[in-house]
Amino acid sequence: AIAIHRADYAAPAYWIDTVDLTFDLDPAKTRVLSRLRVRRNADVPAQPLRLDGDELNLARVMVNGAGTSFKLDGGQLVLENLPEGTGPFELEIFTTCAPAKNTQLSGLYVSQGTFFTQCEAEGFRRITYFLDRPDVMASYSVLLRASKADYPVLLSNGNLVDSGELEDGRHFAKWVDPHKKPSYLFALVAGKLVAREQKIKSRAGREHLLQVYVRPGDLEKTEHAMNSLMASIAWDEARFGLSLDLDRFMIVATSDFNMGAMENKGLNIFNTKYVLASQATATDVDFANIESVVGHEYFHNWTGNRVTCRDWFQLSLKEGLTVFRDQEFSMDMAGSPSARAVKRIEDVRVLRTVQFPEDAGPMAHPVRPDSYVEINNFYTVTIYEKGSEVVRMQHNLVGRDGFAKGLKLYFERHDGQAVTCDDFAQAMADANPGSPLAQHLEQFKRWYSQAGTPRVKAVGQYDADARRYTLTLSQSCPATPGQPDKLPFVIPVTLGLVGTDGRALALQLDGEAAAGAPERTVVLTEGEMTLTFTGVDVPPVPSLLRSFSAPVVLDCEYSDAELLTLLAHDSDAFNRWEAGQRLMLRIAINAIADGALLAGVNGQIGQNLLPQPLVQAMRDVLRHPTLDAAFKELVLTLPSEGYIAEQLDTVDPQRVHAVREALREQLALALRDDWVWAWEEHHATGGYRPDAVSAGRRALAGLALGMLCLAARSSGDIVWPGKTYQRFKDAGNMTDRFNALAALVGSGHELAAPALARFHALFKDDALVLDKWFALQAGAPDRGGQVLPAVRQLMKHPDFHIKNPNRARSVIFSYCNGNPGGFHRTDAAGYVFWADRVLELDSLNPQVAARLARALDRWKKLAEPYRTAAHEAISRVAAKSDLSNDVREVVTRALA
Ligand code: BAL
Ligand code: ZN
Repeated sequence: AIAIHRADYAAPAYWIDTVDLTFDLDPAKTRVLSRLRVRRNADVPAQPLRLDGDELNLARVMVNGAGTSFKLDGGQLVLENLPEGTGPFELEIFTTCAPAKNTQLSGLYVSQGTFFTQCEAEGFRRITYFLDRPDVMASYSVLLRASKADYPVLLSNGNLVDSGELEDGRHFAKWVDPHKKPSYLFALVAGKLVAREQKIKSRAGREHLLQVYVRPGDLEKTEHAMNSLMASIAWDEARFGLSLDLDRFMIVATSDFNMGAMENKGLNIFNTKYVLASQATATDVDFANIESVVGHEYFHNWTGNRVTCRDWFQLSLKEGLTVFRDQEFSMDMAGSPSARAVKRIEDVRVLRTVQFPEDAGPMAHPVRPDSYVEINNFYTVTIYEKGSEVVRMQHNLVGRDGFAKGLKLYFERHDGQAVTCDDFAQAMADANPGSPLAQHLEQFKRWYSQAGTPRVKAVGQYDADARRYTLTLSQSCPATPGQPDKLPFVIPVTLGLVGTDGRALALQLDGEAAAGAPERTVVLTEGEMTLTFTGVDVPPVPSLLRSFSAPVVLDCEYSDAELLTLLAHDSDAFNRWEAGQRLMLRIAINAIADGALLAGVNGQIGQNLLPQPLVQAMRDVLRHPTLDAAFKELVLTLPSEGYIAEQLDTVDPQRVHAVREALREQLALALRDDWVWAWEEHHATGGYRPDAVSAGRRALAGLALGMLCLAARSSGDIVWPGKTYQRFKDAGNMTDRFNALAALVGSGHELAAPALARFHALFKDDALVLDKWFALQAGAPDRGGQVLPAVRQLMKHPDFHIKNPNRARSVIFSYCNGNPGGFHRTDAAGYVFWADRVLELDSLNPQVAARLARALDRWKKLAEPYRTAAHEAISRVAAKSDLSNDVREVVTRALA
């Protein structure tokens, strides 16, 4: 496997201006005729034309209508005898491929009798030979021919310009895309599908046809996706003045898909998980995810499609920016400031539990990587979520209006081009001269080039006599693979001071004439900076990095009392939540370090870990008269096992699991009456709406039910498990039903088994609901090693299909990635299972296998015996000679 380096970027030797494709669709053997108008790029030295290809059968090549000589070299088609000069010539290539055998789900494949494509990043070369790189943008026309009975619907990008009958029961459709695009945005779909349709008129007065295509029978589950699409279109016009540039915008759902969804121009292809929803089958989280993913793909139409990436090292140019846009969209849709804060906490939780570990592990890479072996391995939380944080910091440094101006300038400069992350930041800075971003642009761009999570250390000192408070902020960043030393970042720190009496203090820095607002953003650019606040008449508690103003770890030695002050009084909802998390994290870490604690039978923790003031503080939040239910649910949820593990130098996953389970049970018992109150107050029996407020109430009621079942475990109570089972049976929506089921499974109650059986019987024909059923069992709390045998059993279930990525994820990933207590076994059986599945999946679908391979990224942090066993399992995978590039890159880095 060969690494590709960003520094080696060179413009293409040829341009392709038009692409005319004809498909004769057949699952066993699809014939593709590609007619290209090609011209040499006069700016680079003359050289042969090398077209990318993968698993194609080449039948014929013609140049300007005549046969020509060619070579095949490592998958590439090489043409040397091309017309002289830089004028255009016509190149025709006839190939065939075998969609039915395509289990990789990249290129052209068949899912449940329907043809789909997935071309990002390098799938187009599995359809035809091409300059398969994003800086080659062409105009496409596509002729599709297929059996009318088997494939009545024929779709591709752009506008339908012709259709009709052919001989032998075949028919055709011709599509022309009015916009130039790179090959990764090409798409076709052919099959038996039905569509929900909606005609809309944009603000600009243009009419559009919106369609959501699904399999017959799923149509009634498309209303939310359509509503989300209409909301996305309206939002992008209102917030950024960006309108839909197509007459027709289509979404098509498939149940076999490697990713969540794909932004092909005018023809988005979606995993069914992010399209289909009804109150009976989808949870509130599903509804919210659909809104966010529909938005994300739609927003790509501008950030990604109109302006695309010069090369794949710039992937975050479109992904980080589009995640930022979908996060803002979801926040604006949620409405109130507190609902925005809830969304922000949820996003940061993902960043810290998934991206921070990535940034500290063997796969750490900058937001704009310097090299890769397999680009599919770089569709990561770093590119997406950290990339979004880097855009968010720019947003914060230039302000909301400044950001809109910057985006406008970006499109004025680069519409129709393939550009770089530098081009984006430059436009933001140029549109906002004098802003901190413009002042520090070059240094700011280190966020794109340096990997690793920076740490900010804060040390405060209060001088009561002088009424002064001095705060020293310093930064550092750990080494990452290939980057031993880091230079200082530009770190916006939004802060306030909270008096120990709970007041928000007005901020006045030494030298300022008067006290100002109680919140401001300071920009840390040096290794260290000191701020001196004057007129501080009570001891203050610093509230730092409000709303998580930068993707860093904050080290600040708060006392418990200070954290309790922030938890009770901080005006910043994010930091209020953060204070509660820090308090619980501290208890967990101390308990994990306390060797005497696990002496009891079966590693159970007998001793009370929760101090009374914390219990009272949690009770105060839970019963608070004005806080949102969604926010309360977040505060009352303990940090995950993965997040706790990341705070430790050496991890014994079983200890982490035991301590967290003990904390959960103690929180359940200590607040038992309060949980009863929370359930009574928040559970609903009326109609269902997936809005943020009612979803928050259901989430809190669900947490309460889970806690009450857990409390029942040790108290012997039979009432709440019984009530929970009743709730499970009677629930009017999937959120309530699933929460009740999860409460029974999570507490290990004997009613879990009949509930699971009943759930399966009710939903045996609904693949997405069955995924939940599988995932719940594979992710269940491990009590004595029962989960792995259950997972092995689930893999033998007639409904388990390893070739279907959603199903593979629901069982294998839920266990290996989502269940540390069940996965990290002292007998190494979890790792043996993992290695077997990585190898099994690699021969079917390398992209999915490589994701699974990452489950042991952090093996070097593990305590013995886990560490040695994990090393053996990874080595066993690496020893296989015919691994895909995808898995090879992951395990090679892990072992380095
Ligand atoms: N471009 C791949 C799928 C997505 O990020 O939208
Ligand atoms: Zn995207």
